[in-house]
Amino acid sequence: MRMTFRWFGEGNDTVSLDQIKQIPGVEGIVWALHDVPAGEEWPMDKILHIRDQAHRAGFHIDVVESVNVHEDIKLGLPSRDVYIDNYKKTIEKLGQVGVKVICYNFMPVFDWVRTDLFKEAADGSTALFYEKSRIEDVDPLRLVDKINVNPSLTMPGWEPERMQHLAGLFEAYKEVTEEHLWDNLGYFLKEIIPVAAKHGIKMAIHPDDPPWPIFGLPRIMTSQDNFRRFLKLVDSPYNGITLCSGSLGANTGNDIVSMIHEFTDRIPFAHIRNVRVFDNGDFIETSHRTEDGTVDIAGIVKAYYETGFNGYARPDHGRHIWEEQCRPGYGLYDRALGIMYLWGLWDSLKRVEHKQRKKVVAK
Ligand code: DNO
Repeated sequence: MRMTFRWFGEGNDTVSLDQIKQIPGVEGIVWALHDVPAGEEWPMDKILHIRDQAHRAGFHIDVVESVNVHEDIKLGLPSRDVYIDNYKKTIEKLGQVGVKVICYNFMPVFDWVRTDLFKEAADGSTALFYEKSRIEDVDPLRLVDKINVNPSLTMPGWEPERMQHLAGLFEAYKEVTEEHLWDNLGYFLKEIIPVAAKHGIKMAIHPDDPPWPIFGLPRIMTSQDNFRRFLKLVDSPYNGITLCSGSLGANTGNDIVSMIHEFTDRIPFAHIRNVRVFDNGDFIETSHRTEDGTVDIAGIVKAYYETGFNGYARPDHGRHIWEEQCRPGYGLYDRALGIMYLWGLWDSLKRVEHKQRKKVVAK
């Protein structure tokens, strides 16, 4: 397990590279050009700027999250070819600077969706919260105003350019079914995977968060069956998954341990976090600790250990604790605690294995 930490870039993150450096065992930052709109080719000078910053701080830049997919690609419009071309050029450039994994998603219109970014828990910490009934009743075109977004920070999934065109996008998606989305995803993959393979880059699709259709928009990266289907669309080691335990774990029917075992050689990137799912379908993000949520984090880490996982991992969203003012879900403290929990589990599994080996040798 190669530990990384998401960093949104200077001026766009409350956490500094120097702070990340002090978290044990973090070898790389997970980065992106958050100011480049989806569909545009990434400029090399900006890529090099981040690379140099990261290298100076002693981090690698092997993992990019995300190169966002333009809506015309998801919609399957004729204009998609231009955007796919730009996507390929971005892959090529990222290959030139040594990137190994590109995370992306294929969620129509919205990336991750929550109803409350700072829901207070009994201990005074706050966390991202999803209230199912509020989403079901809501007019998505009005939701944007309700969400407490700090306009000086670009939230992934809530980029200004995405929000400006909301009404038009909903209109465009009216006729798009899940099957259309599968076709459009297949078309995209057949175009980009050969380019990624040529540059030694593993593409890693992120599950839909939450893993069910919202606002009448289709969502397909939601379950083990669908990931199986996804991997067959292009059966290549360069067509992989960002296995996000928190996104998938919002549906308690998803068996993430089983997914790790089944898709083991197709998971270049793991997002590890916990959520607590309530009986009515609401969920809140919790600390990474297994007992604090409904996702079996200890079982998940064990599954990665047993399958010899040597891909990249990162702690995912954390709570906001110790009065930290930070991007929703992306503070320093709780994610650092999360890393230490993950290392604790990992190191004890290693210790047990060594002891068992010694016993076998002694016999
Ligand atoms: C949320 C993240 C997602 C993720 C994208 C990947 O915090 O996990 O925004 O980066 O869905 O494309």
